[in-house]
Amino acid sequence: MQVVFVTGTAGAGKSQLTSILAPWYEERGSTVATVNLDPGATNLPYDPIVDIRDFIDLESIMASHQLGPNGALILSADMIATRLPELQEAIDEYNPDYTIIDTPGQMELFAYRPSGPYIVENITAEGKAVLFLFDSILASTATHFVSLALLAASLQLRLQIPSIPVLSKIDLIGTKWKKIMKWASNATVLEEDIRQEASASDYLLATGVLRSLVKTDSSFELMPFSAQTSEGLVELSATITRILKSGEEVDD
Ligand SMILES: Nc1nc2c(ncn2[C@@H]2O[C@H](COP(=O)(O)OP(=O)(O)OP(=O)(O)O)[C@@H](O)[C@H]2O)c(=O)[nH]1
Ligand SMILES: [Mg+2]
Repeated sequence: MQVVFVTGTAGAGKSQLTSILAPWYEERGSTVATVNLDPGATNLPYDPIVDIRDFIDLESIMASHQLGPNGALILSADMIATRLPELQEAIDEYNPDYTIIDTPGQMELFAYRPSGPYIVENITAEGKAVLFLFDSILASTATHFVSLALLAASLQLRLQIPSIPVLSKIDLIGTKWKKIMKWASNATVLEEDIRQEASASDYLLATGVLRSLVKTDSSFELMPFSAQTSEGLVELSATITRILKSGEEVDD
């Protein structure tokens, strides 16, 4: 069984991507378990095989701990790890080739509290990878793009499994997404665009961050994707398969 975690900032398109990727694999003969790991999720665009909301009820946490919605979300995120045995059992019972795990809307609740890294490390699977969604709307300037790349690097430090950067919702920004792809593949173009749009101090900060990111990661291959048009789906699924396979080789 292979596990793919879908992460990204709030509203980046995690749930939509999950809803597109699962049937894509199924139509090609694989079995797929979708997992909703967001206790606060409402109106999911897919019907999860395993749902953390069956084990953690946000409303009753609010009532029993006298918490508001934010406090209850933090507590419920911290409780996710305690439910790993039930999650693992439900997934194993389904016995899928792929498990696609849709993570909580607020990524800091998943990545920067203990539960997320614990789940990522301790879930039993042959291969694991994490998708990090760069929301096209948020990546619209060169400086904002660098700040998202820094977030992706930060997530890598927290989760420590192979990660695949995805440029999501590309249908929403016309042809601008091609410029963002250029930023991802050509640091010189990116630096020049930062120079044109940023103040002197922000230029120094952004290019300093960029240079250290480029130094540490020479294979930054951003995958453009739209859940609306399915553009990029073929390439994305091929990359996921390749990364999962290379992870297996490393583990051997
Ligand atoms: N046009 C377009 N809209 C999208 C795409 N992906 C997601 N959306 C829309 O963007 C909004 C957020 O998408 P979700 O998939 O719920 O994003 P999410 O990251 O799961 O959001 P949270 O879990 O709430 O953080 C929804 O209104 C989606 O319909 C896309 O590729 N194209
Ligand atoms: Mg979601």
